[in-house]
Amino acid sequence: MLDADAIERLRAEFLALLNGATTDRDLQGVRDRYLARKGGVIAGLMKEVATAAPADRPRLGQLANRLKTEIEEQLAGRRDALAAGRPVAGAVDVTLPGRVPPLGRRHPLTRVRDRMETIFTRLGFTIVEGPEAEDEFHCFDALNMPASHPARDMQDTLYLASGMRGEAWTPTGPRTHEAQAADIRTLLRTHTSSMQVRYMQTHEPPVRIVVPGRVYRRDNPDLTHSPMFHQMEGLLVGEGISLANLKGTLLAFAREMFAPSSRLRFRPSFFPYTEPSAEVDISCWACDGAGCQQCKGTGWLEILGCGMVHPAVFEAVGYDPEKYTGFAWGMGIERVAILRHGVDDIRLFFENDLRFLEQFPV
Ligand code: 2NM
Repeated sequence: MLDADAIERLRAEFLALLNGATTDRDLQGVRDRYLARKGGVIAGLMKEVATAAPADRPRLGQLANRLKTEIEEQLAGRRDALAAGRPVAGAVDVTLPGRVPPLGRRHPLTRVRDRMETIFTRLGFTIVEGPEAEDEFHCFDALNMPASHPARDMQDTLYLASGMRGEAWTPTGPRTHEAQAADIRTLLRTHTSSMQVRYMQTHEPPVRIVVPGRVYRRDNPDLTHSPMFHQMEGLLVGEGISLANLKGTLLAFAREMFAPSSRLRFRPSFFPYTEPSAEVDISCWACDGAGCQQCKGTGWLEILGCGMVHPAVFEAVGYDPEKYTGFAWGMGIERVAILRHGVDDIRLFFENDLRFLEQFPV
């Protein structure tokens, strides 16, 4: 029996079919189904209206005509949309490139540090971290830098106010009795060697550790200075350890980190905590030592400081200097990143300008 509900159901069916039509061919199928003069849904509907009860006929006729007009309009709208290539609800254009979701990336210093850690881990070293707020014993005294040493000057070291002489509290908790008795101040570590001292105090040889982390110096920022930067220091202690072991370890690192053809050059130097001490240059990986802009024509790039641990350091941590020898080195993570990536200003690592950071791979 034809009634208003039946016409409404036809309308809903039509709209569902139209929604699924995403090509001209689909659309033609829907048109034929509804508007064909012979056998079309609307044609059938009109016949039913003609045979409906006379009282209902005007109302049903009006609804049927309205549906026919709507179907014609919807088909035309859909046809125009397809022709114009406009997106149609439900259509997927598989020829469009996919949308790439924005992706964050790791900081260049994190990437370089990770790589360095991987290399030293493979060489058998353990990664160790420690406190940035330190006391003078671990940062200086134990490292053969007595109270008179110039590096302990307020000009060079950042002391923490609440750890100044005589005070009982530091930002990291109460000062130890030993620290108070010795009137030792609290400071921001100037090198990660302080953690190597802590490690030796609590572990017997053999020792093979690498200590990465933040260090602080009382410097004004410029092209080559930052009051906070990152170091990675290494320490190996055992019986019969020699300078040859130091050279072999650093050469293995350089060949992994920079180029398989890397060579090292040791220049005599001085550190209070090592004897002998050396500055190490690496052959320029850009020109392989021939001389270029990167190495300013010298063929060499300065990369780290190192040496054989001074017997006074072993005495301070309770190791027998007659029994054990060892080597240590220290390098700046920024320095390695600068050399590897040709960065000309250390401040770029800390400004976090995306135009800089986005130049590094994910
Ligand atoms: C350097 C250069 C030479 C060093 C020494 C020690 C310790 F704790 F074993 F004595 N740690 N790191 C060291 C030696 C650091 O940095 C340029």
